[in-house]
Amino acid sequence: MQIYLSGSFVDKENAKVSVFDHGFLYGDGVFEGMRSYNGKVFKLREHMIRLWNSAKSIAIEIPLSMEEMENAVKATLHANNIREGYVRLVVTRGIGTLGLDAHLCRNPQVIIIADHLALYPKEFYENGLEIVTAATVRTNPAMVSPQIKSMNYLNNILAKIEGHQAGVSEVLMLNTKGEVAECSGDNIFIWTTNGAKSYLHTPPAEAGILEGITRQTVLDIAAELNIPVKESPMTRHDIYIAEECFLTGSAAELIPVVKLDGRLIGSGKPGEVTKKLLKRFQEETQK
Ligand code: PXG
Repeated sequence: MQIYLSGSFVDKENAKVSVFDHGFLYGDGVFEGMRSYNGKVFKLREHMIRLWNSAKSIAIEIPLSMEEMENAVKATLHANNIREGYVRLVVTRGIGTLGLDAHLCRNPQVIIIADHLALYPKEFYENGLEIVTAATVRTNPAMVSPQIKSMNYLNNILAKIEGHQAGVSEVLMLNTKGEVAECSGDNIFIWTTNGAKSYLHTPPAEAGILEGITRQTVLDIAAELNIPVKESPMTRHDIYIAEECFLTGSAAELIPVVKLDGRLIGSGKPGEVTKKLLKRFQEETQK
């Protein structure tokens, strides 16, 4: 396996960073996770824009142009002969001293790993996932914005550990107001009926979420299919009484959820709207 490490390709065994890199010492850096279908990275430009926004927010200047970075991503896939896979791109603050001084780190490091993807088992897509609510609250945007895809994922990891202990593979996270935010590594949608109206519902950016690129793709598909959408605060109650629920993420794509906190959602089987959106999403990735 060939890893892109700040301008050159090195073998996996030699792909190492310094213990003085602030990415390692402090989780000081940003990343992206994206997928390649048929040798083409899905929504590459959107991932680059989010990476640049994350870096800007934490005052890291990425040492490449966006075009150069896109070419480096493509070259990494090519060097590893991967057409269907996953790309993990990391930009760290770079080597510094012991101490928080970011300005002493002069050279941000760029790391690109292309690999095959370990998916959720097929049965989860067919039968749907069970999730539980984590006690770990999603980071308040007044502290660090969840819109920054930073190397500091402890908040999400702690929630995911709770899920593992409860025997489920994903967990729901609430914000400090007690509203639904997102899952540890996926955004959440429901399909619900209120009176005579049925619509897709997902928490808004203001709920304190990572604005997923898959989430945006689903919103675009819904608009195109004339499926009504509400982006507004959501509670767990809304999910308990929904007809359908699914999660979105670059790795998971669209995955149905059939149980939350022991309550069956809808019929307890992946729903028709979820299936329709998944089918359309898959077409989109094959373009
Ligand atoms: N929320 C969080 C907190 C995430 O980390 C998403 C939502 C979905 O965003 P996208 O843009 O993928 O639709 C994410 C995605 C990894 C990895 O280890 C990263 C994520 C998901 C799965 C794996 O590279 N982040």
